[in-house]
Amino acid sequence: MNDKTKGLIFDLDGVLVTTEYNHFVSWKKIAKAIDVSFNEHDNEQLKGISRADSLKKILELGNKAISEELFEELLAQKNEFYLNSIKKINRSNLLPGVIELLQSAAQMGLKCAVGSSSRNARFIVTKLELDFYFSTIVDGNDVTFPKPSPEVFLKGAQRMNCQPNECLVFEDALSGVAAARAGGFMSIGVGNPLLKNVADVYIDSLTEFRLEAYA
Ligand code: B16
Ligand code: MG
Repeated sequence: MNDKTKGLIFDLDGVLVTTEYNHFVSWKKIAKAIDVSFNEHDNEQLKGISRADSLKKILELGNKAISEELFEELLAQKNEFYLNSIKKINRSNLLPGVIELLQSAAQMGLKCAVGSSSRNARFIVTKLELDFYFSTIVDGNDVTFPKPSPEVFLKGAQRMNCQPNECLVFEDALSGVAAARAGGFMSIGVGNPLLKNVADVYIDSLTEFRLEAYA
């Protein structure tokens, strides 16, 4: 059971913004290039994990071994595909209820953080004009151990001066919910039915979330 909530930690891709699909499409192109079959079901294993770990999973799926040089090349190529696909990203790509929840948190005096595995998280938050709402952003550049390690969320809580049991973590990925649990955080699974019996609380969309019940 959570203490009175003082901080909210949001995953980025798939919780704040629709970019999880862009990651999937970019990885699909990479998988095709190395002749590995890869579908949305396989992609569930990639959600929330780092870029390098994602490529390792795809290689595992295809039972492939590649050179270090090609590995690095494919990581760079995937990021190029991804960045090209989000060139025009803007507030219309936010998931429903994001702005309303961030505004309610600010009005109630709660701090908000981003806790994302993406190395592009800061750039995306700025493109979405959301910087104002977050007291800190912890992203893939800030951690030694990516999700499902809790490091990204523990750093977020620490930077907000909160204990894990004073924070809620909003996640769309199995790896993210596992990270929240490992860090002693209450997890709110969002928009991914696979999280229904895994996260502490499940909602289809942030529009359903009633912050008053936790603060
Ligand atoms: P990048 P999140 C994660 O972000 C995504 O879920 C995952 O699909 C992606 O591979 C990972 O970031 C790394 O992203 O290639 O941009 O560094 O869901 O933790 O916000
Ligand atoms: Mg996510």
